[in-house]
Amino acid sequence: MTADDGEDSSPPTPAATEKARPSGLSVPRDLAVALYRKMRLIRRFEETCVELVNDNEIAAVVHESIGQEAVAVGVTAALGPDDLLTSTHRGHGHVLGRGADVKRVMAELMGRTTGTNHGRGGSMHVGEPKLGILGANGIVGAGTPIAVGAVWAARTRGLDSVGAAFFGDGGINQGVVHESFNLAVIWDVPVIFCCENNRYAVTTPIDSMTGASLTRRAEGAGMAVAEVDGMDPEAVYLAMQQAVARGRKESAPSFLELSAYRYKGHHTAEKEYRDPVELETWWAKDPLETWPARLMEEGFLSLEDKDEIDKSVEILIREAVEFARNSPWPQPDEVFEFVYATETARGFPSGTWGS
Ligand SMILES: Cc1ncc(C[n+]2csc(CCOP(=O)(O)OP(=O)(O)O)c2C)c(N)n1
Ligand SMILES: [Mg+2]
Repeated sequence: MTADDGEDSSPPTPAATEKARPSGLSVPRDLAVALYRKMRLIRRFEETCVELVNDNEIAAVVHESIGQEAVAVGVTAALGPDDLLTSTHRGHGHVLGRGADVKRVMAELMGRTTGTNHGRGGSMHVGEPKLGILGANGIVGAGTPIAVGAVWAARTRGLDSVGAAFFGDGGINQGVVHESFNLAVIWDVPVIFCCENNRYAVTTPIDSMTGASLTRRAEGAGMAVAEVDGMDPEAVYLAMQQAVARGRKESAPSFLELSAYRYKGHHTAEKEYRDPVELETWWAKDPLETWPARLMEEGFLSLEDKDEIDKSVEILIREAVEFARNSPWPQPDEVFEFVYATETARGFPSGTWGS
């Protein structure tokens, strides 16, 4: 007997209630599938980066966000075309989520002139102003004041922009982050402060670093706050959507604590130091497994669809690596080009965010 047989008057069991709902998801199918596709792209992009680092095709180390993809895609999916984004040292997911071209991001990491920053920035400085991406940032917490200033400037120019400023659970202990909270509240600047709580800053666990709840700190600054399951792209998207709506309507900032986990070390050169049981517990929540499983349960995705998506992502990644390999290196006599202020860096050109 199922809940929709209409013959059984006994109260429905939780399982039957679940089945009776038309869909257990609040996002439409297209978006739900797009969230999976983007997460897969980010995961495979970073796994490929690790190989390229090991083969010396990417110089130095990169900070992977493997495990945190749901945060990147959920936050960026809720942004509009005139919105702004500042990122961190762990920013590949944020910029790919926002729609940066995979080839140009890969070329940047591989130091080529076709990269987003003409090969001058590398992994920790990927920026794409035409998409409102004002840069990843190697200085912990430093994206937050940039977001506040840039969103204030955009709104002063009459745009309806909001901003997403990413930082980590370690970053919340930076003074400038709290100064940014305060300015955003005082000046009515709708920045959504997206704190990715992956529970560690390098090797330091959050419990030995931060004395109060993260949301209470932001609440103290006078902002609306939410604690969000950062392993669930839908939960992230819905929380972000609400914060963006508040930002547009009331010109008010918000704070989201997005709880997630990074499955790898702080960067590619770091050895594992965490409790294997803890790691196992978080691997069981891997959004790359749990999200497509939910989509399949809801009939939003078939195994064939998933295979198709996975294959198309492989092609994109392969093409990106080939594009970067075949692109020219910057030349020594061009060393000062693209380093000092240009039109784009000085002020936003008319239209959206220039080129
Ligand atoms: C101002 C500043 N202090 C210290 C560092 C060195 N550092 C780089 S990443 C990092 C940890 C950041 O942790 P968190 O904010 O939680 O971000 P996660 O690495 O976990 O993504 C530190 C201390 C830095 N880059 N900038
Ligand atoms: Mg952290």
